[in-house]
Amino acid sequence: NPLHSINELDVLVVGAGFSGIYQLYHIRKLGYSVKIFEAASDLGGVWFNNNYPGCRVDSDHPHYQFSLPELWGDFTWKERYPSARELRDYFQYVDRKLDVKNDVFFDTRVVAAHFDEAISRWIVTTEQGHVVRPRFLVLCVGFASKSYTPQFKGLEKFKGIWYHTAHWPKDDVELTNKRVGVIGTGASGVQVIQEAGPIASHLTVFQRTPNMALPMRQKVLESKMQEEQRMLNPSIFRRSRQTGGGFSFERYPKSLFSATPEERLLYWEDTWAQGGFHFTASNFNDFLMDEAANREVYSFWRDKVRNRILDPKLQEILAPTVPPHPLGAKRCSLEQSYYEVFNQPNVTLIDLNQTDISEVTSKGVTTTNGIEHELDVLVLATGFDSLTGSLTQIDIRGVDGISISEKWANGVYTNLGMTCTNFPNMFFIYGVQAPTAFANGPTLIEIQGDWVVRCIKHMMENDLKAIYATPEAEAEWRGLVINTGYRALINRAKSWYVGANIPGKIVEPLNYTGGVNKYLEIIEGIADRGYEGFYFNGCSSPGKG
Ligand code: NA7
Repeated sequence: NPLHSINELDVLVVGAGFSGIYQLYHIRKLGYSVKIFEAASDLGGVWFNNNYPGCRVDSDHPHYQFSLPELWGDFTWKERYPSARELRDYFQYVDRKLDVKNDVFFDTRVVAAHFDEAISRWIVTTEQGHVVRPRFLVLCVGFASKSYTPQFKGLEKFKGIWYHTAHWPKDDVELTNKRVGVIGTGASGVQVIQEAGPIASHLTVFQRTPNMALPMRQKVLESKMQEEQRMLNPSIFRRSRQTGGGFSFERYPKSLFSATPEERLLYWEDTWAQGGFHFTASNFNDFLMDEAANREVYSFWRDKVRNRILDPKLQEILAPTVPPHPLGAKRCSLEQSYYEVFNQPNVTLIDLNQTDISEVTSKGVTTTNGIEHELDVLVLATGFDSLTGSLTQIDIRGVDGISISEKWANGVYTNLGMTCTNFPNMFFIYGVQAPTAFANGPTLIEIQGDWVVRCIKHMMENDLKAIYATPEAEAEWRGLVINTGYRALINRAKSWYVGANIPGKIVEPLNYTGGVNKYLEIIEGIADRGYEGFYFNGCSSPGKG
């Protein structure tokens, strides 16, 4: 019985995406027993689950991969911004190289984890009936694993096909020559719209807030180019840990108004031409702090985008004269042909600020102006209960029996965005109160992953049974997350960055915004000083492991 042998694991990892595989690799290397429980039926995390048309990553190759030496030498990427399909191939390659799957239980969804203080172990149960008792629980469940479907009146009456983007079926849904409706213009919506526009008989887009999308500048990667690129990988990986965004490029080291208008324009044209997040991540260092500076950046963006849209009415809906929020306060998507799609005669854009959705009918979607938009397929690109939902959807209970969702009922408290007071020996990666929303995923995942592995090793080697975050350290970290003004303008939009996309969710900063580099410096310093802000069981003084 394979389960019997894992009953007393050292480490249980939940989730087999980038974070989970990184943990498995390192914990296994240290010689401790470790398994992964994964709810899906294969590796990849979000890249396995998100299967909607056009799904691809917004971080460019070579940033978006493991930096592990075994893994970047001979994988040939096809595109500068790989598709979800290509990322799924990459995870199969990772498995061939590292033999991951042998340590993963697939189709195994963790529903509860309760800490038993008497034995300093987690009692973890799954929907499939497993019960295991690991010493350490590492939650690698990502920040977008709980989808959000608004309660549209009448949705159950719709006779066509409807899916939330995160639940798109693996055998796909035909959009060619279909009347397609898309609600939502976030990262997922933009990608579906680009894909559906050219093939649908009619596409109706329901937009509440315009996406300030940036040109992706997708490229097919030739293999010769990649040979040269590979030589640079080690320095790119190293550099990515030294920047605010976890990429190898950094903010322009100047405030916007200290540059002349000519200098600004030249610089923006350059980063615009480079494509992707170069425009935002390399922008003037105060553009997310100073409203007037942000407005200048917005004007540049607006004029560029308006040039691509033929109808002045559509220009105003997609790239309004006055921005609905500061640029970057909601996540800018990357696009390839998004704005041109709206020039097509088969595409209708509905501005929900002028006429809202009143209900879904058997035939389609009705808006408050009385028009029924008939549809064969309705796509809900309406996002996620991001950052906290991935954890609060599991019944996780610490030493006092209080669940994580009860603990966070009046605001999120964590220490370092990886641990929680009263939840000893539990770590989470790429989640709330870390630089998650503003970081290139793999960079942050490896930085946090290294910290967790180091902590587990320290405890195993020193025979320390449990690590507890102090309430004082937790309160201090929350204060830092809430008060860091590095990107103050992000609090000015109703986005998932602050929990404002979910009705009833507390609105507060949910990310550490001081930058990936600063975050790394803080967490490493804490480990170097003997885990300041934590105490280990059997030791009375905090931070003396
Ligand atoms: P997002 O970015 O949260 O986008 C959700 C979209 O759905 C957004 O445009 C919302 O408009 C819209 N929305 C949500 N509820 C409604 C209702 N009730 N009516 C109309 N429109 C609605 O989710 P994504 O899946 O695109 O991306 C999530 C992240 O995952 C992404 O940033 C990447 O980092 C990966 P709103 O803006 O709230 O007005």
